Amino acid sequence: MKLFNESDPAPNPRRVRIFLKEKGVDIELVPTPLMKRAHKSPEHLARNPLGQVPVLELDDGTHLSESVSICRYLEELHPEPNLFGRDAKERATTDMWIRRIEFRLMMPVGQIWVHTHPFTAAVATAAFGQQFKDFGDANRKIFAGGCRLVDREIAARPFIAGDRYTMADIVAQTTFDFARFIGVDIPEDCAALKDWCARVSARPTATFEVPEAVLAQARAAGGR
Ligand SMILES: N[C@@H](CCC(=O)N[C@@H](CS)C(=O)NCC(=O)O)C(=O)O
Repeated sequence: MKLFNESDPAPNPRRVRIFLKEKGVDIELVPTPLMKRAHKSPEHLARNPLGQVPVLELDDGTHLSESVSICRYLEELHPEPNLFGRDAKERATTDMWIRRIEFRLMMPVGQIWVHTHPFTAAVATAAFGQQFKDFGDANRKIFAGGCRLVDREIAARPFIAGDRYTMADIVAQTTFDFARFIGVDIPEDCAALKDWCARVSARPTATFEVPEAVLAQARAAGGR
C-alpha cells in the first residue's frame, strides 16, 4: 500500500498523514509534486481522474482518493485509536462536523486561495479565464461565519465532535493551518476556537513544515 502525497502546506494529503501518525501506522509516501504538475501526468490521472492528491494505492492496484474516504478505509484496517466514532451517534456526529468543516470552512478557503492569491493566478486563469477577486474576497465572510459557528460549539467541549479527538479535528486543523498559510486568520473574537487550535497544534502528530522551496515560490509570487 502506498500514498501519493504532497508536502505541507497541502491540506488534504496532510489529513491522511496526521491520521496515520495518530494510528501509529507507517506506509510508503510517494512524492507527487504539484509544482511540477505531477498530479496532472497521465500516470496520476489514471490513479485519480480528478488529478488530485492524496491517492491511496492498495496492494491489488485499486486506487482510493478523497482524503476522508481514504481515512475511513484505513480506520477499518486499524480500528484503534478510534477516530470516526464508536457508535451510531458518535459516527454521525463526527460525520456531521466533517461535512460542516468541508462546506463552511474548507470550501471558502479554497475559493479565497484560487481567486485572490497571487500564487494561483495561472491556475484560476486556466480554469475560469481569470481570477474573480471579488468572489474570492466574498468568501472571507463565509469563512469567518464558519469560524464563529465552531467557536460557539467548541466553547462547550474539548474537541469538535465531542470529548475526544476525531477525524473532525484533523479536517479542521489542516484547514486552519492552510488558511493561516495563505493569510486567512481566525477572527480575533473566536477565543474558544483559538484555544482549541493551540491544543491540537501541541499534539506530536500536528507538525506543519512547509519546505523552503515552496515558501520561496509563494514569496516570489507575492504571497506571504
Ligand atoms: N476533496 C479532496 C480534495 C483533494 C485536493 O484538492 N487536493 C489538492 C492538494 S491539497 C490538489 O490535488 N490540488 C490540485 C488540483 O485540484 O488540481 C480530498 O479530500 O482529498
